[in-house]
Amino acid sequence: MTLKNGTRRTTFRSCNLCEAICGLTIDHDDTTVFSIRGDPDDPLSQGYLCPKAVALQDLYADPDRLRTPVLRTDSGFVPISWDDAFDRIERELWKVRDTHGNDAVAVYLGNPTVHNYGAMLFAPKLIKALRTKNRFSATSVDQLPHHFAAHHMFGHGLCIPVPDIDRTHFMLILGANPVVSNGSLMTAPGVKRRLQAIQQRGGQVVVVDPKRTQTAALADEHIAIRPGTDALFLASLLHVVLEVVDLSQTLGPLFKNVSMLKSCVSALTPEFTATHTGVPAETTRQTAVALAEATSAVVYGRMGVSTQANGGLCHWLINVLNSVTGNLDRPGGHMFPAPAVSVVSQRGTLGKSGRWHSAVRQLPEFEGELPVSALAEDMLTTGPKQIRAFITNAGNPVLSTPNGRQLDRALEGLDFFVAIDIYVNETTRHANIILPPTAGLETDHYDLVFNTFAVRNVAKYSPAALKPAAGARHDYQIFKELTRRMTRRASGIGPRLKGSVRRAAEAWTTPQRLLNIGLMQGPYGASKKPKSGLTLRRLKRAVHGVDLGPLTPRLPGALRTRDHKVDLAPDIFVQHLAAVVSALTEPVPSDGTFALIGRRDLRDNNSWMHNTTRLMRGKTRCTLQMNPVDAERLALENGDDVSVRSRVGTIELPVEVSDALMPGVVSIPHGYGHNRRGVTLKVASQHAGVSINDVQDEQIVDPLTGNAAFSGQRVTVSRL
Ligand SMILES: Nc1nc2c(c(=O)[nH]1)N[C@H]1C(S)=C(S)[C@@H](COP(=O)(O)OP(=O)(O)OC[C@H]3O[C@@H](n4cnc5c(=O)[nH]c(N)nc54)[C@H](O)[C@@H]3O)O[C@H]1N2
Ligand SMILES: Nc1nc2c(c(=O)[nH]1)N[C@H]1C(S)=C(S)[C@@H](COP(=O)(O)OP(=O)(O)OC[C@H]3O[C@@H](n4cnc5c(=O)[nH]c(N)nc54)[C@H](O)[C@@H]3O)O[C@H]1N2
Ligand code: SF4
Ligand SMILES: [Mo]
Repeated sequence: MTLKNGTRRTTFRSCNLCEAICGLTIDHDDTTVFSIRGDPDDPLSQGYLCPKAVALQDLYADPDRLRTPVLRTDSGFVPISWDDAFDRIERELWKVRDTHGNDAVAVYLGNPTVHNYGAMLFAPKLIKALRTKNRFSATSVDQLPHHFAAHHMFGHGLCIPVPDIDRTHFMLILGANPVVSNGSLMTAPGVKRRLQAIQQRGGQVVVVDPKRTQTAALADEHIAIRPGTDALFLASLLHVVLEVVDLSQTLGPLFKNVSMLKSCVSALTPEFTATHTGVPAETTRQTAVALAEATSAVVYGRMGVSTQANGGLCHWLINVLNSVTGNLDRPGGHMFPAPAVSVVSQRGTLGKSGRWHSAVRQLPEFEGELPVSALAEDMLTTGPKQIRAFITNAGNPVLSTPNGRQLDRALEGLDFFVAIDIYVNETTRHANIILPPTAGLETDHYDLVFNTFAVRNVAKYSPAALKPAAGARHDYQIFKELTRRMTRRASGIGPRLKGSVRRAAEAWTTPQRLLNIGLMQGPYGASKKPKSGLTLRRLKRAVHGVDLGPLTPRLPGALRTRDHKVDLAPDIFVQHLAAVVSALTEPVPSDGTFALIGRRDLRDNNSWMHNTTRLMRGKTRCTLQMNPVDAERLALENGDDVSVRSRVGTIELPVEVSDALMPGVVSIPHGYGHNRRGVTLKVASQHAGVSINDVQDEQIVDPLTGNAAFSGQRVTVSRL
């Protein structure tokens, strides 16, 4: 609800830029924001916010933002009407479908899709209407291994336990830098304070990362690890943990295949894996014992362990470690949130994988999606399965997926491409038509996704604050119209009647109505408690959001496996671990190449928000960070330009010498590389940067899940 104060008023809402969903207090009128501050009364963020939230207002006035649909012509993009845009899209997409079949149209959903409830609720309807198997998203350059492990162990890709960070006594963090990223698959605004609180209550934080990050710097211990070797380290932790814990005490009848675990990791002693991981055996042993003995403990892994060649194994082993130490589903451990609106269907998803494959590389589908690393080759390779048309929503895969230059070329050859986005970015510049939705503070919101991963159960409705331009459309309205036009028109009286009922139902469904149903039917909903349970109206009245309490044990209820048990050793992981171990050879290549890793900056948000000067002050962030020992070997000094080369390409950027990096490892942030023809963003020139994904190899994926394996790819660095 908006508290009226003349035209100037205060709106309380959640920031939807990242997973932390911080509560904001916004002082504004219809078209101007006067201030954005953290909301101290938000039950989850309690006043925390980061600099990006303040920049939300810049989206509104940004002259570079698209405000009407545009059509690409020989002389650049020209504005067209919504009706004209939809008519052309309908004609062109049907032409492709009728000539080449439904699969000739591919779809890619980018990251902000999940931060927008209208898109979350209505994009699936369009995809269904398109009947294409070529569905892609940012999931497969991100958290796919989490879903994969959850699917095989807990029966549903979204049954993902999160760290009970506010009560734990020991937190082992691998491949995540939540002090900067504000947490991922762990919605925990103000992570820094929460980590410090662990230490204040006598607990410990240990960070495993090739870089001494801002998170590692505040931890009790930083363990440097060679990129891409975490599965071995985790297997050795398990090896030691199984020696010291009494499984009859930690595991109940809910867990199956317990006996398999010991044999899986019996050969993987800390001494054996140390040669590969670079982690001294003694460190691994001590960490395992601390994990097993802590009052409560949780192992948490994110990007760095998801986007590597053994991402799937890593997340399986993390779930196993949390289980065998007795920490799954226990306060202070790894817990399943109970959000007010459940997005996990009652039926599990087991078996919903590998039902079809990508055309060229034959990578398997997972829960309805193909790995995006296969997208460009399936556009470029001629044949009956070639992708010829493309729809993107809120994405920039040219900058965000491996071998972006190849995708750049592939997009040029498409028959038709429609993008739903507010900018002409490195990807959408290839679109025939761009449809710009309302964005940021102009839309209302309820976080369907990130409450599912929140470290406390809360619910909050965010009303729109600013007035959209006349004629502007929300994402969901765009999806609805596209869905209508992509649904095969029925003929004959019967279907036509049914069609009119369907159309009436479609007109009735809006995000708010669907949200109200979700809230009412959820665990705190009015369906169960008519007098006090949640409805959208009641939620709107609680302007700061409602606190539904700390996480509570939810097993076996949260499971979606058919036997209602947790499978600790699904065959697929056991066999893959054995294959990985038997393929282990020379641990570190001694050819002078480097292992490449990525990083994030507090003032960045993947590839966008780069044309708000508020966030882009200061010197270039797109640098190659390198250890002083390596810099000396290559006679490099701070600021020297280098070229970075891999199988797929070469980029040039300045060096930043930093002893935070372990020797042999270099780091580049993603989301840069804005100096491309046709991109209209006015990114300050020192921030145009280059794209790490122009050297990331799309052929290197986690063989288990198909997720991009960014971490640890080998690159050659030379002085320019
Ligand atoms: N400021 C800011 N915040 C963001 C974003 C942003 O762009 N900017 N993006 C948001 C999104 S979409 C996401 S998914 C989250 C991601 O949030 P995080 O998962 O915290 O991601 P990163 O900050 O990239 O941290 C990954 C860490 O893994 C380390 N690493 C790399 N390779 C390896 C390896 O092989 N092993 C180990 N153990 N570590 C490794 C890196 O050094 C880095 O410190 O952040 C979100 N928040
Ligand atoms: N090498 C490497 N590559 C990476 C990563 C990495 O760590 N290393 N991180 C990966 C991760 S975790 C992610 S999530 C991806 C992100 O990659 P993508 O999801 O492909 O792209 P984004 O950079 O998030 O771009 C989002 C686009 O959405 C638009 N947008 C913003 N809000 C809205 C809206 O409300 N509606 C619509 N329709 N559009 C909107 C923006 O203008 C922008 O163009 O990148 C991945 N790529
Ligand atoms: S951490 Fe920053 S960007 Fe993320 S939700 Fe909070 S204020 Fe927004
Ligand atoms: Mo992400």
